[in-house]
Amino acid sequence: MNASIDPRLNALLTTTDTDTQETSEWREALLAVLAAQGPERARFLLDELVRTAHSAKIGWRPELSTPYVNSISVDQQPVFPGDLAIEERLASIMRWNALAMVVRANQAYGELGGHIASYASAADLFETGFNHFFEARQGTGPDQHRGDLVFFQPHSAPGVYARAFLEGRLSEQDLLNYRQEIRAAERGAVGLSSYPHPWLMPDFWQFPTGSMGIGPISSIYHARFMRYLSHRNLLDCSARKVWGVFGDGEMDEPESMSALTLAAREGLDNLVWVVNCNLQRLDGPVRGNGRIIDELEKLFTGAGWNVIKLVWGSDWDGLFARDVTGALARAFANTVDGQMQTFAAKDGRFNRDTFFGQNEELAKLAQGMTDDQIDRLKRGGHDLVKIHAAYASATQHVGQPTVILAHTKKGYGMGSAGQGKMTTHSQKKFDDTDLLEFRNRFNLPLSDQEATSLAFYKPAPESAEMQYLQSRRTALGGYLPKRDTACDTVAVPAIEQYSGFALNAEGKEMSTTMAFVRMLGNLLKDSALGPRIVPIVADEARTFGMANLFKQVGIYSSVGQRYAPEDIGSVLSYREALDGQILEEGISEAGAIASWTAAATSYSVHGLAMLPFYIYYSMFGFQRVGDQIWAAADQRPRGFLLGATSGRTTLGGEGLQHQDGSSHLHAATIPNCKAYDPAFAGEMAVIVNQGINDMMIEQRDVFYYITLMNENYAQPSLPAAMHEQVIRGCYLFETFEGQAKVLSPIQAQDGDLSDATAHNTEIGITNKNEAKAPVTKKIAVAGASTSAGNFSHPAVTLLGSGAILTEVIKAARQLAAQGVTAYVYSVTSWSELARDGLACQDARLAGSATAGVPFVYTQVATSAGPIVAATDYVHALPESVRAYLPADRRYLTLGTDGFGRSDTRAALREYFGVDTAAIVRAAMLALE
Ligand SMILES: Cc1ncc(C[n+]2csc(CCOP(=O)(O)OP(=O)(O)O)c2C)c(N)n1
Ligand SMILES: [Mg+2]
Repeated sequence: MNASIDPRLNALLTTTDTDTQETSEWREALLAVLAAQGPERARFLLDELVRTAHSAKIGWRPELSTPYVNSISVDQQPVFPGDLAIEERLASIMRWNALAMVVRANQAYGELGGHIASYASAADLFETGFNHFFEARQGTGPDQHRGDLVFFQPHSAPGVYARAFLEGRLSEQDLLNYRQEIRAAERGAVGLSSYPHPWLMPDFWQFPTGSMGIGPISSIYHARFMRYLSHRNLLDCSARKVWGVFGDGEMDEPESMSALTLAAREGLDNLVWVVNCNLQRLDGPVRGNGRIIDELEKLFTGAGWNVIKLVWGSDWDGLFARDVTGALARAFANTVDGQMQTFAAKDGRFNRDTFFGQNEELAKLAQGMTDDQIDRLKRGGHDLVKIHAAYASATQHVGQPTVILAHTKKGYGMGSAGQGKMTTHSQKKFDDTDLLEFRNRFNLPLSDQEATSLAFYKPAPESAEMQYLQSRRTALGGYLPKRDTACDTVAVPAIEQYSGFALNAEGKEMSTTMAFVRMLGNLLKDSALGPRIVPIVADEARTFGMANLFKQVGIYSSVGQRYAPEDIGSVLSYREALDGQILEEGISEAGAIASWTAAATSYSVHGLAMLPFYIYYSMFGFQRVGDQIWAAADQRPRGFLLGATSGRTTLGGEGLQHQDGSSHLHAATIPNCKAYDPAFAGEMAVIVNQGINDMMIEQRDVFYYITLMNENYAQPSLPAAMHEQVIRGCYLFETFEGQAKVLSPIQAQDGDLSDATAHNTEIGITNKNEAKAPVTKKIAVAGASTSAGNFSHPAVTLLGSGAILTEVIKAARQLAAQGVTAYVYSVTSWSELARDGLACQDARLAGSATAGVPFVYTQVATSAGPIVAATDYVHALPESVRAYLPADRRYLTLGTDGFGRSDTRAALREYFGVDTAAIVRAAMLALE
């Protein structure tokens, strides 16, 4: 059978040494070079051998993983610059207070939850950062260091609170309000959020990490955005780092891994990840039958990262030095993580018998150590000296991002109550014996009574520990985490400057997407706001007609443009530049939204207000990266999301997976997202203008979601009197009177009758897809009459949004022709109407004497008849305002529920029942 194997593969399979003499000669030759001429020469020779091997095509490539030992050897370790004993004591105190906080919360209310084991394993990783590396925002003026960005593992938050308690930033009362944000205020304390949530603790947490995977990808794009700011000469970020402490289980999330190559490609040496390899996740081992550290080493190395393995603590140094035969490395190579976890959970005796008892050589190494010493042998991620060495090396590394794979024990120090136990992740109950054991384990100066009553421990301010703690943070610029909000103000242009064409469209045909792109192009030209705009696309710029921006502002590239683009002579030429402004993220909505988040929170993270516009296929937004948007919302972003080609029927042929009928429902669930579905360019101009003012001038923590369509139709002018109503959610677009023409409020308020009539009349006439209305019977409805006029035709009120408003207008025309007066309202935002209605209801429920009337109610009060609503979205969207409409008026909603499919726009609208004919039918039904 071997004969059929490719001989090169056969060579790979050959693992036995057929000539040990020759092998040792080669080995010794290398060692001799190393000794005589140093590592550089040794590396050169190895490279040369590799080149030779490749050219001889022997089918060999180096393994991506290295032995299960530290990357940094003892002699490469720098001198530890701190006071080791004090730092260890401090870490122990943090561990205790974090534990006490979680256990006490759960003693009081068993439902609160919280985690102990994760921080117990990560404490030393956090503390080394706090004492030596994490720089806070410091200084003023142009030389200001605006601070490192630190992403904390979410369920290790108790440790961060414990530190803030020692630093004096949180009180004992605050710790007692862990996970009790609502009652805390009544008790005069700060409620401590479960995980890092800037929304809940806006002066404290910077980055939401509670949903696994989002912190990692976000950290990469924040690091890249800092490069972007530097390269565009907006802010020098060169002295700042992005740190992320994440879990080994968390690395399984697709988002964690999806941008590794981007980080390497961009040479993000401002980024350091620390992956806490405690070998466990929630249910059990991360890789019981393998080794997660090896796997991650291969993955990150392959992706182009600098990998530092931090596997063993200093006590192992002596063992490795004495292990001349390599018995330890061999034993580790045969120990899978499931077994390593068992070693963590068991005592020194067990480890002596089971690990060191495997063979003579290992047993000899363990001679002279007591069982207790064996038990205390530290893994790398628990040894402050080794951690410091790894961090120092990472910060000095040039040209690549670094990942530190830190080997730890989950539930470190929790003894028989939790260390290495399968269930340790959720362990939050300790009996007295466990507490005393923990106290003894970490030498905490607590009496038995204090320990068993879970007293928080804070050394006196003048103690060596506290002096040290404070001095280290002073040296690093202050406390962390800390969220700042002060940012510069940017002058914004007047709406007419960039959107005059849309406000005064005078019936010109265009799609709202075209109008938006034109607006964006104009905004980019503004000398003050222009440079702060960050256009973001995920390989769809051409789809949305934005290719002209490539040349106008350039595509950001950290290496400029190293090729002559094929279309170099064209006005739309594909131009990449170091100071390019567009972030072209390729086909990665996850990456694009992460970029958007970085730009939209720049006002806070960097003190520099930026304004991102991310334009994408609306279906690939909230639905695809909804959780990233939710996390961004937590981080209080300011920016625009543009859901283009939106609506279930507007996109025509693209079919089921592309047609979005629900993004507005998603958007409505996000409290700080203002979502709009404008029908006309003028409406959009007003909304964009409001957004710019809200976010850049008023500095409100809101972001805007606007849907854009690719359907061309005549765009009416929008009178100034309507602007405020557009923002609030709806306005009376026009009244189509049954027989005699009546004035629309637009005409009446604008005072320009002929003009407005002309524009509005064009709608529908110019629309190519006018459906034939199968109306067969003349209606004669008793009792329906308008309140706005003194005529007596039956009346109906039609609400429509986005592209479907054009169908609504055509339906109104047909109804009018059949003797029904139709009031047409353009609804610009269902969610804003619903929110306003809810606010009124809440005020009433709270007994407010001044509770207002819902805006949508007052708006339709000037119309008459039953109400019919139609949108390009699911029924639930117009249903969201039902409770706020007059109860005595029938309300019927049309929507596009179900899966999308491919066909022409007209066929789709007919199929989903949102075309002109369907609206007419619904109006008649409502009138019956
Ligand atoms: C997206 C998502 N899924 C699930 C969870 C629930 N969860 C919180 S921590 C955790 C296990 C984390 O394991 P690991 O990353 O190894 O961290 P460790 O606690 O071991 O340090 C899980 C499943 C979550 N927070 N986010
Ligand atoms: Mg883990």
